[in-house]
Amino acid sequence: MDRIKKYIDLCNPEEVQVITQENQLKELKNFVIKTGLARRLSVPDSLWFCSNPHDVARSEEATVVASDRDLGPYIKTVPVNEARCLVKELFENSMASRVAYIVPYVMGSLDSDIKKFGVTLTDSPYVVLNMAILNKVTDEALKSLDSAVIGVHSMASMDPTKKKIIHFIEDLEVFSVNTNYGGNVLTGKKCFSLRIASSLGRAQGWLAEHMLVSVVHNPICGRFVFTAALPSACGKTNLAMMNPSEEYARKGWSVTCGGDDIAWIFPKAGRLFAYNPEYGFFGVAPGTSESSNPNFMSAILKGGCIFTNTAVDEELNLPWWEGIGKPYPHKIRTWRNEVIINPNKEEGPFAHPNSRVTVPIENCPVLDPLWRSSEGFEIDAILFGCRRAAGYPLVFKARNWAEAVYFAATLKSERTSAQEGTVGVLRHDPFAMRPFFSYHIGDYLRHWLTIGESLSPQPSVYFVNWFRKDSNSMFVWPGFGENIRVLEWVIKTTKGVSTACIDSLYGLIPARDDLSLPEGVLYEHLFTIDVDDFEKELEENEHFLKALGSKCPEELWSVHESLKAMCKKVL
Ligand code: OXD
Ligand code: MN
Repeated sequence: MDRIKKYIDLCNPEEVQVITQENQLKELKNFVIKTGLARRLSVPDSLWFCSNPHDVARSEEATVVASDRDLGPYIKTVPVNEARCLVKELFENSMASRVAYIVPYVMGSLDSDIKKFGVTLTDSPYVVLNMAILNKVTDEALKSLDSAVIGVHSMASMDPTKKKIIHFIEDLEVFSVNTNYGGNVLTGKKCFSLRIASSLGRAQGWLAEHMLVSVVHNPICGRFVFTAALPSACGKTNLAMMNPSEEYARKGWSVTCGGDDIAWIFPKAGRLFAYNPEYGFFGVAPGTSESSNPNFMSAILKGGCIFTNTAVDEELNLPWWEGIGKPYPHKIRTWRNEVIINPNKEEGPFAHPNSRVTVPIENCPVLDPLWRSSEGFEIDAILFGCRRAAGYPLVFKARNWAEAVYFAATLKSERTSAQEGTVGVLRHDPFAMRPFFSYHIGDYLRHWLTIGESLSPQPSVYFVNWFRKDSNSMFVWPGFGENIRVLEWVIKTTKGVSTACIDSLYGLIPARDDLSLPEGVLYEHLFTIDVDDFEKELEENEHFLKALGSKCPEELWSVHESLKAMCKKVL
């Protein structure tokens, strides 16, 4: 226990409990209810928490990697010695007169080669209860302490100015302090499964990505596996477990889900295999309804869930949020824990826009039976998505692997409530990984190119944008179950059934008659590309590539130059 003991000594809790048993979790649930930290809802075995109003989203500002090297764009670094001093300062006595919980867990299946262990020390019952859903608690982790990722989390004084999430990548250690919100504190999630794992993956020849894993069962090829990276709060959970529209369901289309947030991807014999290392979902609640995501709604209602910062219908004792598809409750408890009678819609939102539901993955009615298999999912196609009101096509296919890496590296998306900052502003989000990089992006791009070289055939790579708006600011594409039409084109194109693609500035787009559009939706509204906008985009891309300096792979400069040349031809 040496790797943990020194931090217990530093944090100085009153008592230490090692959590390995179901009955301890039950007791902890009773404890949080008795002490008013949470409330039991009428969803079976489910709890409602609300966080501090200043602690409602992942904080990129407070997230750092301890390193003496410059790690390039988007990674905030703190010199290692300084970071160690910071840990000492921030955690000293931080758990005084509190209970510290030790949560040993595994990511990935216990019987698979890809599994990794983690051990988290925390003074937050909220963290323990969430981690027990998202990860598999097992004392096996305590037997592999040397190679486990150690997470130390303390609410400390919850002083927002002292919020920090510090990663020591090589030492496999993460520290999170003065916060008690999801992605900052569930150290198994972004900190381990993406930041630490992607660095391990670079050294060991695999990838850790911000991707869902899904299987489309279809009349064209039977089973088709895709992974998809979308920035936070852009519909990954909806896409991961979508119900195809009725028309397609009747024709035999369905989707099963392997995971909704993180994929560890391994090359084997020239193919790529994806594993979801998590055991639960941490989905955005607002907008989730019977019509947008019936499978997630049904998973939620099965119970065993944690609701964070949703509102509550006081009369029914049920969670409520904007877009749930039910009327405003007569008596509502807001995410700020205030009760309002006959709420006026204008005073909302009553659920925080980034409120979340933590759900056991096995609740998912369309969970793919292979989700925990040790073989993983053999990938047929990789998708990247973004949220953009203008200019970016509904779907396109990269012409080759280098172009795929280029377009993923230069992805831009409107900011959502999942991050602190102004919603709606377009920001560069390479690979939908911007907040999760732990090593230089130039090296990350080189790693993707190298992995690509080992593949045969290389999976096709597509880019999607469900969020184009018309001149009245209305979404052009209906999305949700109709996204199956795009997946149909993806499958037909990958399998060579469709060959009528059109060369565009953004890769290959569907020919007009090759993508089945819902009635009333116009092809032009989805695929028109403004050359001037594209040129501007190339200028921004050029700044980014230049910022990578000598670390920018030559292949990406070649793609860039050929796009510039294409642009000139069109002009
Ligand atoms: C998440 C996120 O919580 O990406 O999954 O913010
Ligand atoms: Mn995510």
